[in-house]
Amino acid sequence: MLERLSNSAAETWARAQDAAGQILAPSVRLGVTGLSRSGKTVFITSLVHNLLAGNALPFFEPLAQKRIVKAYLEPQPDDAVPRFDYEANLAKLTGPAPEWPEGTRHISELRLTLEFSPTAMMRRALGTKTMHLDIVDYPGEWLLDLPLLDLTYEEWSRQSISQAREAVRASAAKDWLNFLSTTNAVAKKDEQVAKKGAEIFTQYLRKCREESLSLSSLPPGRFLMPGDMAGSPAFTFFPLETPDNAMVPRNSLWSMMERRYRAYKTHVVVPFYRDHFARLDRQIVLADVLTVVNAGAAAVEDLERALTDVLRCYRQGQNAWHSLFTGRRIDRIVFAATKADHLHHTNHDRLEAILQLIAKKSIQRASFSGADVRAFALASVRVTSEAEAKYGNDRLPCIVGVPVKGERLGSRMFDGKEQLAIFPGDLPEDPALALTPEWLDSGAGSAHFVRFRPQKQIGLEFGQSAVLQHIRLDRALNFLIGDKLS
Ligand SMILES: Nc1nc2c(ncn2[C@@H]2O[C@H](COP(=O)(O)OP(=O)(O)OP(=O)(O)O)[C@@H](O)[C@H]2O)c(=O)[nH]1
Ligand SMILES: [Mg+2]
Repeated sequence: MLERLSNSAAETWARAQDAAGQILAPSVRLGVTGLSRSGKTVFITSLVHNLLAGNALPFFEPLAQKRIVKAYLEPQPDDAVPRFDYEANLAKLTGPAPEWPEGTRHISELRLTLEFSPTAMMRRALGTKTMHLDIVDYPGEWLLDLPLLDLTYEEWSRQSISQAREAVRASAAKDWLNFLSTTNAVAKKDEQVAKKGAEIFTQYLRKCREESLSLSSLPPGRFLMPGDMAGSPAFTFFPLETPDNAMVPRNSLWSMMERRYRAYKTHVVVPFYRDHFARLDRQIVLADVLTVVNAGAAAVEDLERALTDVLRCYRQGQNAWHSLFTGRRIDRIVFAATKADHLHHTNHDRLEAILQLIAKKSIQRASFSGADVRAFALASVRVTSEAEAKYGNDRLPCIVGVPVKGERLGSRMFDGKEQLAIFPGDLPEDPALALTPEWLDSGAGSAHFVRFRPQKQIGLEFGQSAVLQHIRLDRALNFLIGDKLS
C-alpha cells in the first residue's frame, strides 16, 4: 500500500505552482467541510458575499479597521476542480422569493482576492498588499475516510461490525447484520453478493445519518457521498467477519473485498488526501450541533468520535501516510456549530460552550497538538428574529421565522408563508451538564426545531443591495484569516 502513496508528478507540479504563486501574492487555502446539510454552501456564500459587499463584520479586524481596500473574485488556480457556484447560490438566497441553495455532492473551489493595507507603518508605506483566499468546499464524509489509510481491511471490518452492533445502531443495522450472518467470507467470490452487500451496507449508513440518529462517523464516506466514481468496483465492498481459517482462498469473497477496500484507498482516499487535504492551510469543520444534541447522547458521542478522527488526520508526523506528502501545514482549525439562529441569543454562548467542551474532549482523545483549535457558534445566514411571548406569568424568549413549506411541528404543517414564533428551549448554562446522558436523553434538550426559510431582503425593490445577516460569522473569519491580513 505505502509504495502507492508516493508523490505523483501531478502533485509535484501543483506544489511547484503553489510555491511560485506564493512569491507573487500569497494564498491561503481554506478548507470548508462538514457532513451533508451542515451548512457549508450557505457558509461560503454568506462569507464571500459579506466580504465582497464590505458589509458589517465588526469582529473581523482587517475590515473593522478599514484596511481592506478591495475584494473581488478571480479565476481559481486549480483547473480540474469545479468552481463553487457563488452567483447561483447568492441569487437563491437573495432573490424575490428566497430559497436555500441546493445540496452539493462534489468538491468545489472559489478564489477571493483581498487587497489590504498592512498594520505595520513601514509596510503600509510600501503600498497595499494582495492575498488570495482559496476556499475549498468538500464533503466531511470524505474527510472521515482518511483514518482508513491506517486500517487494514481486517481492522476496518472488525471496527465497522462492532460499531454496527452498538445499541444505538441496532434498528438501523438490523438488515445489514442479518445479511452478514448469512454471508460466508471464504465462499467463492461473487459479484452479485458484493453488489447486494455494498447496497445493504450503504442503506445502513444512510439510516444512521438520518435526523433521528444523526450519527457522524460513517465511513466509507463515498458510499454516502459518491462523487464521480459511483458504481465502480472500488465502491463495491463491505466489511466481513474475519474467517477462522489461516489460509483464505485467493478466489474467496474475503480476498475480493480486501482487494476492493485497498483499491478504494488507493484510487479514492489517497488522491483526495494528496490533491486537496494536504494542500490546505486553514480548516473549518461545520456541524449541526443542535440537531445532534436533539438526537441524544449516542449522537453526541458519535460527533465527538468524528471530531477526534478529524483531529487525528491533522496530527502531522504521527500518521504513517502523512510523512509521504510534503503538504502545507494546517495551523488553525475551527469547529463551528451552525444554524445558531435556531436559538435565542441568550443561548448562543451556551451552544458555543458545549461545542468547546466537545472539542476539548476530542483534542484529549486524539492527543492532538500542533494547531490552534477554536469552537464557535454561528449562523451564516440569520433567518429568524426574536420576540418575547407571554406564557402565564412568564415571558419566554422566542424566535420568529417562516418555516419552510412542508415542515411540521406536532400535527401542524406549514405552507411556507405563515410566520411562527416558537420558544426553542434553553440549553443548560453548564456545558458539562448538557453533555451528560441524563440531560441529553431526558428530552430536556429536544427543543422544537423547524427549518426556516431565508427572508426576503428589505430594500431590494429600491435598488439597495442585499445584506445577508449573520451571527458571529465575523469572529470565526477573524480567527481563520485575520492574522494573514496584518
Ligand atoms: N436557520 C439557518 N439554517 C441554515 C443556515 N445554514 C444552513 N442552514 C440550513 O441547512 C441546510 C443545509 O445548508 P447547506 O449550506 O446547503 O449545507 P451543505 O453542508 O452545503 O449541504 P450538502 O451540500 O448537502 O452537503 C439549508 O438548506 C438550511 O435549511 C443558517 O445559517 N441558518
Ligand atoms: Mg453544499
